[in-house]
Amino acid sequence: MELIHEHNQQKSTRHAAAFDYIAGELTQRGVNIEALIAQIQAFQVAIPSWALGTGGTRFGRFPIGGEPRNLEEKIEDVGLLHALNCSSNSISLHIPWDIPRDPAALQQLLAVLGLTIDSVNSNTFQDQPGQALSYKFGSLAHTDAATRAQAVAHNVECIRHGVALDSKVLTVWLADGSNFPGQQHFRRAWQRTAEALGEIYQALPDDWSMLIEYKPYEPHFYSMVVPDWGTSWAFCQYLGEKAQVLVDLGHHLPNTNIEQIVARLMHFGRLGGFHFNGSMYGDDDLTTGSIKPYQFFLIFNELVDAMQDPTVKNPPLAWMIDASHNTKDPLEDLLQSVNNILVTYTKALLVDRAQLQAAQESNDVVAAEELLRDVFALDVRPLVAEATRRAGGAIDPIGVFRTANIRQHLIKERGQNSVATGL
Ligand code: PSV
Ligand code: MN
Repeated sequence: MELIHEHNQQKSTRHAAAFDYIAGELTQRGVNIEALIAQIQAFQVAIPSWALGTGGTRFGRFPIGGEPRNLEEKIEDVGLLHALNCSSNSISLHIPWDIPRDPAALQQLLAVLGLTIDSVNSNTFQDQPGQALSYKFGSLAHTDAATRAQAVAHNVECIRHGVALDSKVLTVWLADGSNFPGQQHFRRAWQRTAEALGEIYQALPDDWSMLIEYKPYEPHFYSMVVPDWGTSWAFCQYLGEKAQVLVDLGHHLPNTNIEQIVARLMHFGRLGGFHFNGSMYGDDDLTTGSIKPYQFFLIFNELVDAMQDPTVKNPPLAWMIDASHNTKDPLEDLLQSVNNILVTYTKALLVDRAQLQAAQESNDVVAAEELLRDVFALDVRPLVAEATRRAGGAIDPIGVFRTANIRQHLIKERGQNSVATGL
């Protein structure tokens, strides 16, 4: 805390000038700066427990040391991020990577750090030690009823862990699919999955939601049982109101119009969650906003448009980063991602909805596009920094992380060879 304060003092003159400039510009356009800052401060993004260590590829993994060795240390890392940016106040758990052994003690730790548990995520994409049956040929879609039952029981166990920690969301991402034509009967695979999801749904408490995440390929390359939002949606329709679609930015084929997908889903009240990341080719899990910032803005523009429209009956979204860090320090990368998310969210908030609608209704293509381009070009970083500063965080979170040598401290405490669970 002291460090953040000192750091902010050092940055204060330059920051104040940058903030005054953009605040002045926007005030002239009629923007209420105080209300905007409050909206930025209210936006919180969950951090996945599996993104706190270095990720890897099948070609190798290059740990950087000081990685969290257990769930408590993962929670501490998220606490650290939240202290710096005041915008990541929850952690998502992947079971069985993060089985909460002592929920009461974890609750205490979470409370001290100002955190909560976001979603619990089941894992039927890897075989787990001690379990009888293999998921090599699928889990909820498996041809074998006993394997499906094992996968259902695992999901129910995830709910049980989540209840103990006050989570309200179960996220189901299935690796089920096939690699070769003829391997899987598509309709039967859908039906088996629907029925298995139905059993999990029965175990869902009333105030919970089940998010169904889609992905077009990987680990299977011929077909996935849940490849797209239409299939996720069909499962949700089959299950009921508590089931919603989860959109992961990286789970689309190149050039997919993701902004239109989120608009559609929100129009029908079926978008329940969102995984942030960045990608060039597929599920690259890169830093959010690092590759296609304009598309990211267009997606946020649709999300905000629907969130601000009182006629849209969509539940509040579960926002989470879902990234992997093969080259960067995971904590620095997460700070960059959260910052990119806040900056882009802020821009989406600044879109003049009435003017955009007028341009759209009169088919003034250029005016509509220019309106978006103009907002996208604004440098709103000082607004985000000011929102964070006023909330008690750092004007430059990565700057503090570096000057305080946080990674070196973590290495000293946890060792050079500590490796966190995750992909
Ligand atoms: C799958 O690629 C995914 O996006 C799902 O959200 C998983 O739960 C997560 O990655 C972690 O592997
Ligand atoms: Mn995901």
